[in-house]
Amino acid sequence: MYETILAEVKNGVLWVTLNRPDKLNAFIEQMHKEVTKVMKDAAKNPEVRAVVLTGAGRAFCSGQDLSDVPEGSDFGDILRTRYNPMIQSIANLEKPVIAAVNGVAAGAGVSLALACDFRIASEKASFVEAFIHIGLVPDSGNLYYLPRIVGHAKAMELAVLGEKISAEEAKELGLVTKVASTEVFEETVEAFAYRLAQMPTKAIGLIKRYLNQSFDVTLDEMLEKEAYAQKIAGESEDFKEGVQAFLEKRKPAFSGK
Ligand code: LHQ
Repeated sequence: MYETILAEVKNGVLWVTLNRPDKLNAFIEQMHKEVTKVMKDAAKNPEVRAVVLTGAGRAFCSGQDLSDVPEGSDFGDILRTRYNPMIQSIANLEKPVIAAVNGVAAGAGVSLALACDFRIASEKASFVEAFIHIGLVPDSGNLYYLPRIVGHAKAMELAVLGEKISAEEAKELGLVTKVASTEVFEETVEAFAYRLAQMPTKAIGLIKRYLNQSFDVTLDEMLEKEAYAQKIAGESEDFKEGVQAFLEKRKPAFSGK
């Protein structure tokens, strides 16, 4: 069904693999369309309770395919029609999305990883804000997420100098949750994704929705949003199950409902 990605649901986890390994999984229009579609479909599919996004071959994603940019292209239009809807489809998906950064992430490949809720890196992974090396500015949400994750000063340094940083450096910066050796990378990602897929999915979705708004609202506004979110969470089956399990001194079996 897809040409540029692989998609498979297993044990509540949707695995999405960017699949243009010869180009280090660089973006072409079809790939933007397919990633956007798979995320929108995941939002509607109750079987999906967590998403993993990774790359085939030795790279995570090298950003825009530079051999597929017709001369005279309006980059603003390319961003508005291809990249931005893709980033929004991840941000608006009220389920946890994990970037399994298996190798290099460059340019909009970094942006894609930043838009995910968690990043797990292989020890072979690296991150490079490659935009500046071709005279461009970080895009696809990069200037939104990067300072929120690493702070303003570090974001400036990474974006302007464009130096490649290793998985370990990324971990020190708080850019990644975990670094795993190549031997255990896949199983580490799988265990993490499966753990998330067993959790109260609605509550995770609400946490994601309101954390995404957190830096743009006042305390009073957030107090109200929290009250609204808690009303919804408090009416979920998972809340009932959580309390019941607590009282019965057993592990809860959350359904995501
Ligand atoms: C590639 C690419 C690639 C094509 C590796 N394209 N072939 C938005 C709006 C509109 C337009 C512009 O862009 C944007 C957003 C952006 O993403 S701008 C930033 C675009 N990305 C880059 O500038 C990164 C370019 N790539 C690199 O800097 C390096 O390839 C990295 C650091 C990713 C990996 O380096 P190496 O591990 O040394 O691999 P390599 O450079 O040897 O690449 C392997 C092959 O992949 C090679 O092809 P070849 O036929 O020689 O084996 C590369 O040409 C190809 N490739 N990235 N983005």
